[in-house]
Amino acid sequence: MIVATAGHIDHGKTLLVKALTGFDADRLPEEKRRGLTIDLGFAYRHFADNAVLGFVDVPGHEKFVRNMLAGVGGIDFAILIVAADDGPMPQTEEHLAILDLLGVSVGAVALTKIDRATPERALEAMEEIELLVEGTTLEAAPVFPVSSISGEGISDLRAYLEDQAQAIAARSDAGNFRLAVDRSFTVPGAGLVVTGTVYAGNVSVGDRLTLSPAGLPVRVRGIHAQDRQADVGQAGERCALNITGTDVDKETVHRGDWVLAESAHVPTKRADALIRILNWEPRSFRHWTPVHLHLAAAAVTGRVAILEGGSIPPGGTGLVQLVLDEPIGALTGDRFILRDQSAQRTIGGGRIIDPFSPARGRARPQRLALVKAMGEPEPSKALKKVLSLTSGGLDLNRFGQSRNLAPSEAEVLWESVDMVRLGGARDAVGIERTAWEGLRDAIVEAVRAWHQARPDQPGPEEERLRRNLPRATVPAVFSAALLDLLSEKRIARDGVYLTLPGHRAVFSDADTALWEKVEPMLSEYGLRPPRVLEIADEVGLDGKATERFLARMTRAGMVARVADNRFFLPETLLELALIAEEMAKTAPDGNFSAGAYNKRSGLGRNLAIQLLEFFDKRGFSQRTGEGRKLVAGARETFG
Ligand SMILES: Nc1nc2c(ncn2[C@@H]2O[C@H](COP(=O)(O)OP(=O)(O)OP(=O)(O)O)[C@@H](O)[C@H]2O)c(=O)[nH]1
Ligand SMILES: [Mg+2]
Repeated sequence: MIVATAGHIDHGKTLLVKALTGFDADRLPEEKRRGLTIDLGFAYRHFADNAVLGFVDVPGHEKFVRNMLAGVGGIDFAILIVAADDGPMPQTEEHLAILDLLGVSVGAVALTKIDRATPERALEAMEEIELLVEGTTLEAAPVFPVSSISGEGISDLRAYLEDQAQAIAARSDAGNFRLAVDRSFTVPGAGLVVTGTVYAGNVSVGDRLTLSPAGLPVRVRGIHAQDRQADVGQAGERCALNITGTDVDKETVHRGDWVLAESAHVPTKRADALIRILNWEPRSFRHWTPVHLHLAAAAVTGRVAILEGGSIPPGGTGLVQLVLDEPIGALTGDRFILRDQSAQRTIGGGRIIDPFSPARGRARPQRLALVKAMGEPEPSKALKKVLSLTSGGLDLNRFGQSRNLAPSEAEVLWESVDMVRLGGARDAVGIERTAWEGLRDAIVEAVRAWHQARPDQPGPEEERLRRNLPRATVPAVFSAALLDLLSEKRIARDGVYLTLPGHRAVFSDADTALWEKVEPMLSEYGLRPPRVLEIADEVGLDGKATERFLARMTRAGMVARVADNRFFLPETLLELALIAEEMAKTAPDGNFSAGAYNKRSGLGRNLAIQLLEFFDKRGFSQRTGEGRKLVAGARETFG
């Protein structure tokens, strides 16, 4: 269990930790000299049955709230410390508000310095504390009157902490490993060491991890968990990791970084969140307010975009998008604190909903509905809601990643809902079963509508069809639906076109008549078809009208446009492709030049080059240093 202190300056936090553990958490010379805590201090208390309490001692000075914030993320238990003579003071209130916003719901109040207060004064202070904690997560926390000087009450508090360490079952080590770095230093002989609170998962010696947000790979050479050498460290422990990595040293690792499993490395500068504004704020929290954001041990500046209603009143909550100046590692469910632009006042705080927030359309109604669905804390409920809003398919990897699910945990979650899963491990997509059926029907319907609107054409190409669907559909989902429909013969393929089975393009009488004249002409010319103007002359139309006609025939798949002024019959293309195939067979390394192809085909230099470029576009050939080689079969491409 990790215990953090909280409370006003000089109220006896550090001395209480010393009374409880025997260790002075003030380690900096300046702290010793001034008798005040500046940065986080750490101490441990080992019990007989291997239980360990890890203490994070925080500074009370209002100037060092930033350091305090780096220490209270990810803790299990808080001791709110109030001096009996003073009673609650400004940072008592601020620290309490922070613990409340972070959702720290297990704790105790230590009424310190009772040796310095009359019984009446101590009672009064207790009453003031009771009022203060009312309505916060620490409302039910017991109060322990203590003196760290005389030792009065200390053993009671220590016994209570020990009980709590047993009662609060060891935190689950579900999820991928995440450690929030609060210190880094080098140890002679060992090298770089980072310390911090483990938020999720576990770590073993030898593990390969990522330093985030920098994205540098590191390897774990040694572990201290709760101040003892260990093979494994896990969520709910403070750990020191001895790490190595190219480009990773004391200068590259900072407080606020994460050392985590690669799959949890998703730095973001934009995240959706639900925030609460503190009651004591003098006015409503406005859109685009500049803030300091504190998440785990990290602190960054940024702005807050309000997604609904324009502002949030004191004591109110609202959905926002956090727009940060630097990337941080934030995942769904992570708690954070907001302080004002000059870092003097805590304004509020909240919980991350989506670390993959889009830059555009953040407040559009559909997006807002999605954010609300994702805001559901219970993963399976959230997944159901989100699926019902993404009928075009949901990126499952992102969903799992944003909630830090280990692969096996994700698998259990996917199984808990009625969805169809598509794609591979890297592009897994989920879609509600009813939406899947609906999508397949919509595809068939879209092809039918296409035929109706363009009876003279074969059908849409794949990408065209996808974009023509009534709802946005992820390509992977669309392809899977199409494959299904093709295998069920509800849809057929005609070259690159998709059609209803048995569909035939029908032309207008005029086009049919014209085609009867043009087709023989195209085939009579052999491998080198006539120019558009020559055809126009022959059929007695002007050039533009002839070109428009040939364009219609191109869409119908009757001809292919190889050059601006030349259209080829499919059988001519096949013949020309077979020539290329023949040449490639005998050429060294299969490479042949445009010049050689020109000679063999007799197309003429320009047309030969245009044709080869057309072959490239169709995926039949490819340019190489020496000329061209074939990448597909002639019959397979043009047959
Ligand atoms: N008489 C008496 N003095 C105490 C007690 N606890 C702390 N003090 C004294 O109060 C002063 C401040 O104690 P610290 O423990 O340093 O206070 P702190 O809350 O850690 O202060 P910051 O870290 O600066 O916020 C020291 O001089 C302590 O000796 C107590 O129970 N009784
Ligand atoms: Mg102190």
